[in-house]
Amino acid sequence: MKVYLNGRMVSKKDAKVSVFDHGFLYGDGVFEGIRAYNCLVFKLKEHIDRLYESARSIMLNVPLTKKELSKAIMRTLKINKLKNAYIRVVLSRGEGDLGLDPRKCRGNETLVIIADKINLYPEELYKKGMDIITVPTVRNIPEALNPQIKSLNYLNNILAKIEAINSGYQEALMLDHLGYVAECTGDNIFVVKGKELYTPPQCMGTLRGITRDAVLDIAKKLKIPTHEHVLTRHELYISDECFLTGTAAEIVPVVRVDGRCIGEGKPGKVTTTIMKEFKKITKTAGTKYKI
Ligand code: PXG
Repeated sequence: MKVYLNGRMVSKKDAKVSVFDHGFLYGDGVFEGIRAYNCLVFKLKEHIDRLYESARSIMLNVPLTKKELSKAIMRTLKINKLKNAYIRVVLSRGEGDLGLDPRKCRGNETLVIIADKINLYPEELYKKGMDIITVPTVRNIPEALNPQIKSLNYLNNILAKIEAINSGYQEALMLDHLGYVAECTGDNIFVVKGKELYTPPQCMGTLRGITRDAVLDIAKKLKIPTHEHVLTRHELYISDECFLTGTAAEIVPVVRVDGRCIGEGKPGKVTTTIMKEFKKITKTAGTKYKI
């Protein structure tokens, strides 16, 4: 495997960064997770735009133009001969000293692109559906660290994941600081009620997921009414269907929330229709590359 590291393609064993890198010392940086299907990078522009927005928000310079970054991603995919891949773009403040002061890192940004294969969950789970649980850790409040920033500091989500795992669950439902449904640790959440689709608005402590937006587009195409609306746990419990969306996990049906059976306890009709359409779109739409 070859990894892109600051303009060079290096072998996995040589893909190393300094222990003085502020991404390592402080989680000072941003990232994106992107997928390629069948030599097509899905929503590449949207991911690059979001990386730039995350970087702008934390006043971090992206050392490449958007076009150059896009080329670097393609180069990483090609050199690794990957038709299908999960791509991780990581941009950190770079090497500084032991203090917080980001000025010490100026001009040292570290840019890494890793392309690899992933299958987050077993195939079985997509057929049976997932069982999730609300955890005590609430999502970061936007006034402190806005969830729109895909920062390298994922402790908030990791704590929630640990709590879910310790309770015997694979995924955690995170509420916002007001107690409304926010999202899961690396996925947005949707419910279906009376054949209409509901998802929390992006201002309520949720990341504006690119898969979330793709699902909203699919729903509109299929003439399924959509609502970006605050949701309580009660509304999840009484929903007909529920599912999660994210680049890594794609679309995962949820069949139990906090011990409550959702709908008939199996992936619902609307969910499976959207899953099928999503599969179709990822196979045919995207930025093409040759290996
Ligand atoms: N919410 C959060 C908090 C995320 O980190 C999503 C929603 C989904 O967004 P996209 O744009 O991917 O539809 C994410 C992004 C993993 C993993 O290994 C997942 C993400 C980030 C880092 C790791 O599952 N998902």
